[in-house]
Amino acid sequence: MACIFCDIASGKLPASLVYERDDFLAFLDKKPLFRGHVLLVPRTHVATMTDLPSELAAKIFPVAQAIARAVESAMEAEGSFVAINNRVSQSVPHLHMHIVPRRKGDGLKGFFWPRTKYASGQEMDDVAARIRERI
Ligand code: DGP
Repeated sequence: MACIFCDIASGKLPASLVYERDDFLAFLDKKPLFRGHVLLVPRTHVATMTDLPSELAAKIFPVAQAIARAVESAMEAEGSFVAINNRVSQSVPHLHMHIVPRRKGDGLKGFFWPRTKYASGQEMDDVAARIRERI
């Protein structure tokens, strides 16, 4: 099955690489939220975060930390935004972590959806229990 990010990982498609090791690579997003927006992907094709084998799941966070530090420093940012879309709002079905440099007042808050509320403390407890039972 054709996959853009597998093609970038194999060198078939070009990308502005910022990191390349055995298990992961990272490159500039071609439609960045801001300059310096990086995508970190596993070389192996998995669609979403929950599909990532636990061995790779344990390895990805230190890589993300290193890239976030580098992005913040290189782009002289005040912070960063790190996110993964899983199926919903996911336009490329190969797991990718967005690492985006942030500055106060940069306007990214428009990216977030309005927040909702729990009707009661009881409803909040019920939701927490439903999730807890499945972990
Ligand atoms: P998402 O919406 O979370 O699936 O983000 C996918 C991102 O991938 C989106 O910000 C644009 C980026 N993208 C899509 N195709 C390419 C490509 O061919 N090269 C690069 N560098 N980025 C791509």
